[in-house]
Amino acid sequence: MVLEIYLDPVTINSRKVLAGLDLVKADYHYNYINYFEGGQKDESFVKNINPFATVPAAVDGDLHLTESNAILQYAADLNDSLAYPKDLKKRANVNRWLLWETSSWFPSCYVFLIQNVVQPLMGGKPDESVLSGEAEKWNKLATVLNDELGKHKFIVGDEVSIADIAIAAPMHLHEASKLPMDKYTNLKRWIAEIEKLPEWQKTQGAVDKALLPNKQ
Ligand SMILES: N[C@@H](CCC(=O)N[C@@H](CS)C(=O)NCC(=O)O)C(=O)O
Repeated sequence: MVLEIYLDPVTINSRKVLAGLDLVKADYHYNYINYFEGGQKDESFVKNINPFATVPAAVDGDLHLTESNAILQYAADLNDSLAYPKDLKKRANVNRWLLWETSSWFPSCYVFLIQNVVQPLMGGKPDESVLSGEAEKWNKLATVLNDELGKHKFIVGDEVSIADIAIAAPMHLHEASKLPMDKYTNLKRWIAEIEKLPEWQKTQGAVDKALLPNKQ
């Protein structure tokens, strides 16, 4: 049975799933849910697919999955992918970066995305006090991430893993979001590597079109 996925690549967690599924070479059937038109709130989507009314979501027979990182873990195991290592210590390391991304990295990067991209798109202005309030926290997180990326090519070693895709996703519009990355040389080197991955590039067109129409 093929994995059914429901998402809009314009959202961070949807883009993560789309790129991650390709990385683990998953066979899936893509169901586009228009996030800006509120497709995730449609009665039939909420009733039959995801009662949380969010994207991304995945269905495999009687298994209904939400949480982008859980979808990636499941798809990686289903496809016996080395992007989710079997070695227990390596796997634990991937798991902790996935949890860190959801609990700390995503919320911090999201503040920059909302203020510097979404607000202007809606005709507003970034709130500088919100941005400067978040910057200290973001810098603390980025310092640890940058140090880790100084030890090897990718986050848990020299091979790309689903944790790399997860951590890159909240940074997907880092220029427009004005993430203060300048002094983090390892982080900049690494995000450039991720952006070269064909699985990542494949998702770029949809994102640009929806969020940065003037770039077209
Ligand atoms: N932690 C969840 C987050 C899912 C989530 O909140 N998705 C957002 C878009 S990124 C959503 O659909 N929000 C509902 C809405 O804005 O109506 C994941 O990683 O998948």
